Amino acid sequence: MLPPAMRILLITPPMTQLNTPYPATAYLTGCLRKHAPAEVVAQADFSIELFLRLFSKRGLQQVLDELQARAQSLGPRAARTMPATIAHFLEHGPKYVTLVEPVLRFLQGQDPTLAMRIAPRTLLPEGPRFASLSDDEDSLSWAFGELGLTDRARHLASLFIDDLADVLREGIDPRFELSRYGEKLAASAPTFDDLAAALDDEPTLIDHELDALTREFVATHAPDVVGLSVPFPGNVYGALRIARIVKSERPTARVVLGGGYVNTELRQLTEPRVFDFIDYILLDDGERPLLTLLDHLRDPSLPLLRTYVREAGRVVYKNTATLRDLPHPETGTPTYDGLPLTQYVSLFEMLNPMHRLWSDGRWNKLTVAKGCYWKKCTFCDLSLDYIGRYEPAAADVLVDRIEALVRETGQTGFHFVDEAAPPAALRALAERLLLRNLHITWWGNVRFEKAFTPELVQLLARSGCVAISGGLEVASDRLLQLMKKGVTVAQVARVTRAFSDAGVLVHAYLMYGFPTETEQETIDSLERVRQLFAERCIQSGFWHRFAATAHSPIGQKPELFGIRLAPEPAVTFARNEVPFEDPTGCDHDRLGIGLRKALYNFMHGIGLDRDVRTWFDAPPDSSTRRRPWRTRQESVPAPEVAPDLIRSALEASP
Ligand code: B12
Repeated sequence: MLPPAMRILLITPPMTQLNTPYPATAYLTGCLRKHAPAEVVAQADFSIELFLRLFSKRGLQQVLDELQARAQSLGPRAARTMPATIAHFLEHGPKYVTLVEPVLRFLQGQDPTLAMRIAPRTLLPEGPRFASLSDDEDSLSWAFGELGLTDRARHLASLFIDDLADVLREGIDPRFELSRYGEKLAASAPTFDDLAAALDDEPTLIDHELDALTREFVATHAPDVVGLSVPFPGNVYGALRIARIVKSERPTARVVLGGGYVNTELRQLTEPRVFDFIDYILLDDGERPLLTLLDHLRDPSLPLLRTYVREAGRVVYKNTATLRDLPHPETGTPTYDGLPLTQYVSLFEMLNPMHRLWSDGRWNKLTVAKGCYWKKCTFCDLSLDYIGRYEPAAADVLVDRIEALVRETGQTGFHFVDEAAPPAALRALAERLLLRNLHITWWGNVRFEKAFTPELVQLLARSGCVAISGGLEVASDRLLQLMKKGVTVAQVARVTRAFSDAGVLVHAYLMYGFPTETEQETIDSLERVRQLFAERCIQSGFWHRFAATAHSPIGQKPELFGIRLAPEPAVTFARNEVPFEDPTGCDHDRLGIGLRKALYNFMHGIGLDRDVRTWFDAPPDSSTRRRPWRTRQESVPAPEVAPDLIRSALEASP
């Protein structure tokens, strides 16, 4: 029998980012408080909670005790086989234990003066993560100048945390990382077997801490409904562990699962064992399906929306076509109420300005427009609701939400988590922000399309835009066309330069290994990227290896793109990436290291005038052995791109 006011606890399972909460529980809490005001809704972020338990004096002492005991039981053999990270930790264990909490308080912004102790590099033990610094002390002064004491200390403190994360991964639980936990068990996992086996395994120290954390929250909140949000594959294992403890501690509680991973990967779910842990799995935007489920729990004759349940041992999908999603303006203002906002940890691991935005600073998150207004890119999951259903919100609604979030959190940083924020909506938003005298700092993802004129970009910068990311994918007009990206390299050059001229940092998502892409095209693409850096169009970038996904036009009609899907195992659990064969036969993996090396250097302003072939090592194949005189430069073809291609594009009128 359910009480008149249900107690609902929404949880983000570990691990996501540590600098700011992932926003799904905030969106859903805001919605439930608006549309179901009778219920008692609380939220928790187990990513930061688990991290703080592990990275505490008590947590690290446990780690040290366990590793010391293991080293002792293995005897002298241990010393020979022990990874350097663990050996260093064991040598300096007590120092780590006493320093971890002060370092965290510093990274939480609660004890800024500690910077003066950390910066001279005499306070913290320096494990393997510091190795590259010792070789190149100059890279720190390059990045922070003479006066950047705090930033320098934050970088060093972040390396200290990274060393400890390596200790946890290498010594305690190989599935643990700071922004994902057990990711491999869930990503594109055709069956539930590996997850089930891992859940039945002997718990690690990290598992024990997560279980204890769950027990604490269940005792405090006594929930009738627990909603678990799994945005990424790296949250699934944690979610299932939490679910199991909820069920054992409070058998009457209903456990509900939703989130980006579910929406993407669980669309062919037929595995009943998942429902030993979870009662309801909801697809796509959660607002209306969750409200519908709450009504259904009170009155089981009421229908469900986009909900998997287990009935008579089989997975059944319940969907009532007459029920509609809430329009974007009706969903309510997200709220962070209940989350420990002062405890988040700003990590500053990479000297790359865009990575810094991802892992540093507290960002309120909002969506300018739901879905993608372009929805044509052939590699993208267009058939999924979160991309295919486009719905913008009026600028005034957004600015009202921005004001409410600033009032609630006292913080004025915003990350717009759109697939691609539309230029018209951004213009309207920027005008309203200026009209209403709201001073915020914001960044987000866009398409580098020509609607971003220098005039619009200046307006966005005046309204608080500090950074922008966007897909340049493969910088090749032939492949951009095959992708239906709707932009050309010349256009991207002009748009990104306009952003840079306005003082907005530009990050480009880059791709290699697209169907039919040749080695020549990859090298030409790198050459264009080099020129984009040299001409101050972009300041940051990241190469992703292309992956075909089940819900993209390429995954659905591979023959149109010149590839064949490889045979797949039968799917009863997750499906996302699909294996394929590309008859072009290019060995893309061989190029990955060189591409990343080049980009890393470009981001530091290094090697911008070098021949791009010099970033690649010669292939270790027989042809090289037969031709020992082959130089490094010959390991890949010479670029066939005019050396002033980007400059000419910038000079030409649009
Ligand atoms: C912005 C974004 C990022 C940002 C910020 C991430 C962050 N930590 O905040 C950056 C660029 C850093 C990023 C990185 C990654 N991302 Co990303 N990201 C997005 C994006 C575009 C928006 C996310 C967002 O904030 N949405 C707003 C929230 C409110 O939406 P939501 O989480 O989906 O929640 C709604 C519903 O899902 C549902 N719901 C959610 N939880 C629950 C719970 C219950 C109980 C119920 C009923 C419903 C429900 O209701 C919510 C409101 O409608 C999404 C795609 C998309 N359009 O959603 C991809 C997406 C989530 N990312 C994805 C991936 C794979 C990643 C990476 C793993 C990529 C990589 N290989 O490194 C990393 C992981 C980073 C990390 N560990 O933190 C995938 C996940 C799919 C999958 N395979 O599992 C997505 C779906 C995109 C995609 N198709 O590739 N990402």
